[in-house]
Amino acid sequence: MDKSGWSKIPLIAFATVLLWLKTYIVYKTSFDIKIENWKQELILFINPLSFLMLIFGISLFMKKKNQTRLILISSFIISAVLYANVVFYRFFNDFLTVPVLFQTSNMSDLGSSVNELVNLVDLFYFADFIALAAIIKFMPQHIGYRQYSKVNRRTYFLIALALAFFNLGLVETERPQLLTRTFDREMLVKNIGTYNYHIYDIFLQSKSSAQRALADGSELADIDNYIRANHQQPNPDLFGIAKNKNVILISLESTQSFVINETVNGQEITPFLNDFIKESYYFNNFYHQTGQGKTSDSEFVVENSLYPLSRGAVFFTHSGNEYNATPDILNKIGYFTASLHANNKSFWNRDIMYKSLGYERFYSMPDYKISEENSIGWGMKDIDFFDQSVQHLKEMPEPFYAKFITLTNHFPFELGEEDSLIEPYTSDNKTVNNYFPTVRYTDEAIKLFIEKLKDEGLYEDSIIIIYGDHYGISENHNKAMGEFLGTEVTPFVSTQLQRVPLIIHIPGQQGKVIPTVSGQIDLKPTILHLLGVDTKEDFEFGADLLADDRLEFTVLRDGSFITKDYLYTRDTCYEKATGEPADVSACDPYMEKAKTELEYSDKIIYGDLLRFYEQDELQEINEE
Ligand code: GP9
Ligand code: MN
Repeated sequence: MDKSGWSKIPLIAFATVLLWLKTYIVYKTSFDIKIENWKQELILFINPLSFLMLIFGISLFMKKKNQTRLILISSFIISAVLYANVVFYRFFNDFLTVPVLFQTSNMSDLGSSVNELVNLVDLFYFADFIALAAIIKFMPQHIGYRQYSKVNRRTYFLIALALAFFNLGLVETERPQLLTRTFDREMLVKNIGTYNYHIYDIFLQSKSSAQRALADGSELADIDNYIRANHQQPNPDLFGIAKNKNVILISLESTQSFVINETVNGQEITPFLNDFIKESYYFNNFYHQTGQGKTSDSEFVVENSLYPLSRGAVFFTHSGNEYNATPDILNKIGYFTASLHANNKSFWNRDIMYKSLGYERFYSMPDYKISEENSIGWGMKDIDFFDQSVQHLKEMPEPFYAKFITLTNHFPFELGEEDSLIEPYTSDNKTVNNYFPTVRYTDEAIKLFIEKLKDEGLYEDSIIIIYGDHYGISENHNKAMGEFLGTEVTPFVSTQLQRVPLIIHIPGQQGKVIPTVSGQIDLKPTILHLLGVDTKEDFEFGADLLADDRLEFTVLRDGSFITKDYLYTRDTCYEKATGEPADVSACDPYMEKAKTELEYSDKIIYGDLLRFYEQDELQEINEE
């Protein structure tokens, strides 16, 4: 062994430091990662280190020649992965994912402009690798080699792991539940680093591919029978009543039903919606059915009439599946389909998932003029968002199906003085207090938007559907909510609070309050039937909200369910009239149905079963 080895610099240290610093420089120069404070900067700086230490650490078990080989090869591969992300980012403003690598359409987009995206200066991205090779070749005398002892190795790996946990600890304080909520890819890269992000992505991928691989389509027959048996005939008076009309779908961020027709400090919370309801169908027993995927889950349920997943966001985990979503169906009958949301397009993986849902256009951040003045909290203010969106609407070919996703009424419900139209509530809970002025602000935004639609002559040609995406006030705030509602928030009340507003405005139709127990899952068949599109053959768990004899029943993603007279949650059956526990036998008849629905829907998603779906074939199965 070379005794003086320890006084020289080990190759592993060269490689780690060079690649670490390069990664940080690339973060800062080649990606647009928004940093809000020094802690985030620190996280960004340290996040590549533990991964690099662990990978290069394998060389500690090797002899000199293999050490050099492993370090050089892994340094090259890691640099190549980083560079591939840089090139991808130049075009898509996004990070690579495994499904994206297999998305041939994306790749062909990229392929045609590869010349523009790659240039000689890019050799810089391999500068550390070149330097490393040069050191090995020309300055071997500066490199210290040694055989590492067990203690050395143990200490080394302990340090690497400690660093990884330190990183995760910092992340938890900055962005709680980052991994379980699987946020934006930018958020993942920013927090756990680009390399760990890829490992995580591969993990997600292999998990879902295994489940997918085991499916063969035979599972569809049972599900098909169940769905056919439960299919709801549309209301013949309303079927096709909005044929060829535009569809304007508005997703209201965090808006729950309890704010409708309600006041705070004596002031109306949603004065516009309260009026609008009078000339629309208003569903006051309509529940959200979202899980961890929040807004994206609500989009998923509404567009597919399938349930989201019990963990993770289906927008992330199953964006490569085959679906038969509303935009897809409407494209086929000549509609132009678009989603409008002034946020980063990769948030919730929308840019990828929207393609699977059939959206022809996604108007996201670059389609809006976003400035400090027109932003608050999570991004662009709703009034400005709608204002600028009208221009996009005017340019769309008609009929269109356009979905708008609002943002201002998002936790932590920040609002500038100039936009506060009512006073906050006055409990000792800031979140609950501030919720009301932001809801009021969004109400104003909708009012102005509808006025604009009238000015532009779009109002009479469109059906307008407004729904709340999910709760805004979580169970952490039960005390202050109880104070506001004047009643203790029991599990029964808490489940009832999962109601979100649903308003369907059809030109020429009188207003009506429809109390049918229903959920976001019912929107797809309802919309399609209004447009005169048959859904008999579709795989949907929802039922037309306007059908005469619909079953009053809805299942929430946590397994709770609600019927006309009963509500089941956390192993207890409640009588709705009193809110008191009832005998569990009252809920029994629906227990199995609730479970079956969720299970069947999960099966479809995990097995990607709709890829086996061919209408004619299933018809044959049924006829046999
Ligand atoms: C972000 C917006 C909010 O684009 O949809 O997401 P959420 O946190 O409500 O799921
Ligand atoms: Mn939301």
